[in-house]
Amino acid sequence: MISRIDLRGDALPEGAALRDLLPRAEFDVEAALEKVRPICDDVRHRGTAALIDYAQRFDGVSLERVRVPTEALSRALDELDPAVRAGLEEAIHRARLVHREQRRTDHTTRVVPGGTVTERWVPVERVGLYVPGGLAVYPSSVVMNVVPAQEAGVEGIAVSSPPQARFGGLPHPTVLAACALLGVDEVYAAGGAQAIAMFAYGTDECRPVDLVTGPGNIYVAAAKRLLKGRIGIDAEAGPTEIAVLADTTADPAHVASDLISQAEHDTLAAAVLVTDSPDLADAVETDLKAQVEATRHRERITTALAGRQSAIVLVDGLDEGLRVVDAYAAEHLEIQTADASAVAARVRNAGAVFVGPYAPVSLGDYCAGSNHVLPTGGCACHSSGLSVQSFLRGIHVVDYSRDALAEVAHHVVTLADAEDLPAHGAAIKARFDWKVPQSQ
Ligand code: HSO
Ligand code: ZN
Repeated sequence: MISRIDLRGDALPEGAALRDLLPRAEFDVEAALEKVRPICDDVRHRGTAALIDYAQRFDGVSLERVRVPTEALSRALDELDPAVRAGLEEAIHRARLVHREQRRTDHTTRVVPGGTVTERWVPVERVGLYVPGGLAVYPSSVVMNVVPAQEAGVEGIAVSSPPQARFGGLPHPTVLAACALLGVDEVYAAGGAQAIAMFAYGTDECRPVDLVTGPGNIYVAAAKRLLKGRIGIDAEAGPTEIAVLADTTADPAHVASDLISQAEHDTLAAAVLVTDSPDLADAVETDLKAQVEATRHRERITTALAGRQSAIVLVDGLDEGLRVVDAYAAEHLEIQTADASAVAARVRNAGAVFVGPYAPVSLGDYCAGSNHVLPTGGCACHSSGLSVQSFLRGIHVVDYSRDALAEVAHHVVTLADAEDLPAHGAAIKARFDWKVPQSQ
């Protein structure tokens, strides 16, 4: 059901060598690039007509237009199950609490008298937020994309999600309702690479955006990689991952249910348990078998757990466990050990860390207040999850008086000469009758 990797005994290798011992899904975005390139070109040249053709081909729906009418959004909200509405409202409320505090204020540094640099935080003008279809429905991802964009002050927010044959070619009604709840009225029924191309190039219905965020399948990731530069992107999202660092104090049934919860997303989803307790490993494996049998998406979960991306990793102790989870750099990392907060404080690489027995990843998926759009595939060692910061740019505003420039002019001229760029120096000298002011 789930493989074992025994790293006990010998000293653990360093860095990349340790990472190579750990399981990871094959997610070859490079290979998908060639498939998505013609699709993106086609959307660039034929716009809406191309999107309508792809909706027919990939989603089996006949669309007349790609933009979702506002009546469909308000209808979806009217028809939303009240309990789901209450859940989404709570998720939005908690996400707002956390993301509002991420807002940065402008800061001015007085470098010298008369010389200042201000860092001004300016929101991106227009963003495209992608909400995947796939095996599940993701209104929670609408929340996780829209809330930070709104809290950053982004004015133009467009959402795209695949059209669904069973809903007359509209995205899933719960996704539409979530958009309506958040006050987003620009929504498109486009999925996959073609949706990203629509955002990047624009069509007669959709103005081009500056930044695209949100998870998606391998074609979405490939289109983001292809179009990066023309548009900004967040970290490329691959299949979801959970790592659990646990010791004998962990409850095996809880560990098993948390591993299963993320394996439920996809056959390529990764579930990794790192433990120094062979007894816990055995108990979790027994619990996995029992719980998987009773769960609805049994087949997909079994495939994910049996895949090469999932494993139980045995280590000598918690220090080694920490080295392993740092090398793995999981999208989600649970710490289920004694003194979990102290152990969590030592983690360096993870998209998000979940501390102790009452902070399962599912809480973070919906209602912790944290963001669930997180770096996967080891990218957590260099990237962060989605936040207000993802939607802001820091602009340096440089303001120097004549005296302040005069004081440093000779250094600028010397450095420009050292780089063999004398015209740079000349731009300084021109302001002082072509003489380099002498430093005081
Ligand atoms: N665990 C997923 C997010 C999600 N889970 C949405 C349920 N719905 C990636 O962080
Ligand atoms: Zn999830």
